[in-house]
Amino acid sequence: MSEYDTVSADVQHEEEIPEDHPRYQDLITRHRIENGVEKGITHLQGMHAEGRGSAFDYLLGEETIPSADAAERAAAAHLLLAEKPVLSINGNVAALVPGEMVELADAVDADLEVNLFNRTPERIEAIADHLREHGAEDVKGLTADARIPNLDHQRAKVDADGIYAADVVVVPLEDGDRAEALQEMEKTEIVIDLNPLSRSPQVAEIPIVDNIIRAVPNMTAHAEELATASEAELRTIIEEFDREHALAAAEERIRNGV
Ligand code: PTJ
Repeated sequence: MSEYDTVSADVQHEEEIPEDHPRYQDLITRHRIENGVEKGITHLQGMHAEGRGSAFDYLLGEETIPSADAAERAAAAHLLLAEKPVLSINGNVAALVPGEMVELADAVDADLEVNLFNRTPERIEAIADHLREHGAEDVKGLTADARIPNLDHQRAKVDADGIYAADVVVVPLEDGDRAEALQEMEKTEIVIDLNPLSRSPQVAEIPIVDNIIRAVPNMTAHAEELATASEAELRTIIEEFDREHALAAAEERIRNGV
């Protein structure tokens, strides 16, 4: 029996998971999603989403590949240049990286907005509370006084002074038609999704094929480093980013390990 067999399947606190466990990051991720479901933050479907993401991450090598790092830097540049950037939060994002999303929002002066596929008042409130517990001062998405055109499900409900008015939107962990509808509204979309073939990264100006657990702190680090960069420097970073290459490089890594 290896020492790792002693990690209980029913971990109560993530500190119980040894950092040198070969599947450490995956175990932490699973634990946070389970906790999210128990707290009424994450929908049960979020577990399926997590399982899919985990399989892609395994094939990616559970690391930020160079093209994803370039995407995270370009995303930071976009967010710093934006007039009104908004970070969209669903039940998986809230469970996995609540504090990290608050830090990114602070670094680029963005709003946080809860936007759910399985929208209920209870989940919206629970997620907003959870974000506040992690330092968020203002959480949008509760008013939902505007609609994304050409979208006939709950994700269409947005705040008029939030996602509806945003010029740059970060859209993590959703494969769906909202990404396409936001494109039609001519917003710049930054998508975080471990599946490069998913519709959202396929339509995004900046597709980030990386685990959100690594992607968000890295975006914040880039934003902090670029905080004093000139507008011209930020625009150069964006222009030099090649979205087709980023998608192809991620697919190549997943399919062939290259
Ligand atoms: O909280 P709600 O009600 O808004 O529902 C959220 C879920 C996630 C259930 C809903 O958006 C959904 O069903 O999403 P999908 O269609 O399963 O898409 C989720 C995408 O995120 C998939 O392409 C996964 O590969 C990817 N993904 C899952 N976990 C991660 C991830 N990408 C990056 N980091 C992860 N940790």
